[in-house]
Amino acid sequence: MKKSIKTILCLSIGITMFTGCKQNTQAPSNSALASDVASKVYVAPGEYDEFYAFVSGGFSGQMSVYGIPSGRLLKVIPVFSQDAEKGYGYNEETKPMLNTSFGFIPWDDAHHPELSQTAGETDGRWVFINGNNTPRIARIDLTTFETAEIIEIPNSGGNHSSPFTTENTEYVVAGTRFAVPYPQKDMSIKEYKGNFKGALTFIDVEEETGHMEVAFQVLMPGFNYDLAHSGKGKSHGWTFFTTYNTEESNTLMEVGASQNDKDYIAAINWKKAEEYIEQGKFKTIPAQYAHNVYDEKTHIATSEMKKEVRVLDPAECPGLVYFLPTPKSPHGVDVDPTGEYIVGNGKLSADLTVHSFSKVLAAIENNSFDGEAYGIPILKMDEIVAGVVEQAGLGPLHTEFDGKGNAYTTFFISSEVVKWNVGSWEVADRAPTYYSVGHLMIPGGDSKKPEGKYLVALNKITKDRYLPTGPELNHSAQLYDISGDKMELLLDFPTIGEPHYAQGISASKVMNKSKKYYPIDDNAHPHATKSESDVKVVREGNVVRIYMTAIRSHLNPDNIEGIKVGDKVYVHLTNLEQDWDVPHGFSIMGAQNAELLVMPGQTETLYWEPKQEGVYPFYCTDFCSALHQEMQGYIRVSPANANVPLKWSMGDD
Ligand code: RUQ
Ligand code: CUA
Repeated sequence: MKKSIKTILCLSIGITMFTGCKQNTQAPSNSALASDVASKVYVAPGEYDEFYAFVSGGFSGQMSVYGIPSGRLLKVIPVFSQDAEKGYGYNEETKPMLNTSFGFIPWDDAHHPELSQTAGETDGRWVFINGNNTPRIARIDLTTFETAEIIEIPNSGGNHSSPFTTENTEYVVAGTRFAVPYPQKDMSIKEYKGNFKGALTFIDVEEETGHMEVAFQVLMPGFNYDLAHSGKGKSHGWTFFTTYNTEESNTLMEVGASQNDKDYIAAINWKKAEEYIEQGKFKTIPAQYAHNVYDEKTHIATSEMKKEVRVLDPAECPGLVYFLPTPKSPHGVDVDPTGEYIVGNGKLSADLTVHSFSKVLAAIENNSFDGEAYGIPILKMDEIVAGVVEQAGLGPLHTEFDGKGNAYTTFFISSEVVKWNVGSWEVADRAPTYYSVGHLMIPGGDSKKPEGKYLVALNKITKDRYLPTGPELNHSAQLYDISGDKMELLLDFPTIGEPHYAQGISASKVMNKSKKYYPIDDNAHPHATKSESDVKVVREGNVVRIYMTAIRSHLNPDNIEGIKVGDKVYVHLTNLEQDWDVPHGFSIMGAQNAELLVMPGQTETLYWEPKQEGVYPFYCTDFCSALHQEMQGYIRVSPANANVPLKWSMGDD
């Protein structure tokens, strides 16, 4: 107990020490950034970046897209949060995307983007990201860079070890960080031990459409499940999850969860799980979770409530799960490009433990077990370790690979990235980060084919790196050139929210598939107006629907009368443009809502309840043309009992 407290104290002092320094004492002086370094990140005006980077927005609930090596922000994709800029979560079409079993939840804590893969390589179809707080997984379509689907994860709490993909995106996984009663119920927190459980969820991803379904859950002991990675190559068919709090402590966790010398990496044989499912060895238990899908043709999201989930109990399914002992509260678990080495980053350890998948198989074969936990065999640690990277740094968190036999691990406490050799376990280089690095990203760095040219460090503390902006500073990323023997710092760039993790991919795998507009003929929105001759205003009781169009440079109709206080007004705006990058916006004075930002060929709906009589201006919010400023109109709102007839017009009609 004493020892643990001491360790923790040291760790926190370490943090202060390493993050408290002034820039001048640690950062390379400007003269060190020779012009060849500057030219490495210089992307000339009009030129494209070489890579896309998808960076988690952390507690902004979004995902942001950067160009690498320039560090230019290309887009913010709203995922788990309402975004007034794009109207996401405000317009009627996308509100259902944020539906959950707890109702409309317009925020989440997004952590880990994960690109879809084919044969272990990033394929540029989709990027997934997890919502931690109200457990959800989202799929973003990389032809539109929009959130296409969100599925809630039942019986989980803190969906952190997610959404790591298998080699062909057969599944994305979602592991609960917190153990919770399974299924959820009212019970004493003190009865945690032995009674709370950890659900590891496998979500089936349909090959053609990307459509997600919860395939099954594996019901694990009530540990905390921190991160995951699936096997590849020889270890394809397995997924590895780190655990901490194998002590099953439910209070004063910084001490309680740091007692055991070793926690585990849980190795799940999901091919075996498929066999058990096939044989009917699962239980179906009641569950409540939302499945939200954005329809490509109507551009309307629908939310369906699911009622049950299939669950496998490892105690009844031999061969499904094994525990790999790993020192001390491992955070990241990362599998090298060959699939042979499984790196456990024990965050309270100075060493990195690397397991050998072949040895794991041999140990299973030979029944080399060190007892079991809740019916799950624990493999003998000395029989499965391939090597240890000794005293590499303090507070290891995450590892990625360059495809040239090297691994790069972040050390939060000693605030550095350490490069080491896979196989000899020797440290080859180290580079400071500014400051307190969490994840790192090498494009394809967790796949079979890393593109090991750049490394992006994703830092927790920014301190003195930029002009001060008051108490809050944006988090920061740092770009390193890793093409040579030594890592070379090239660039700092601020990020949005907390950049937990990121994924990178060659631009060529994505850019040519990018949609430029939506063909108006394919628009299947039930309230679309495909031609200006069809604009109209329709009243049904106190519901008024305005069927409006936008094209440079008018909104049609632009004069509307006969709306009354207390009406429920739906403005269905169709953008008739058929050209790249010509959205039109819509806003009306006093609307209890964000704007609409409607893409060419698309229809979106703004809901408005006029509260007071008057004449209300509306206008296009996106500077679309020389006469954008003229893209405006009026809606007259009369008293509730008025007899003003419903009328609409534009020009003289
Ligand atoms: S976890 S570093 Cu989600 Cu490491 Cu952020
Ligand atoms: Cu349309 Cu401005």
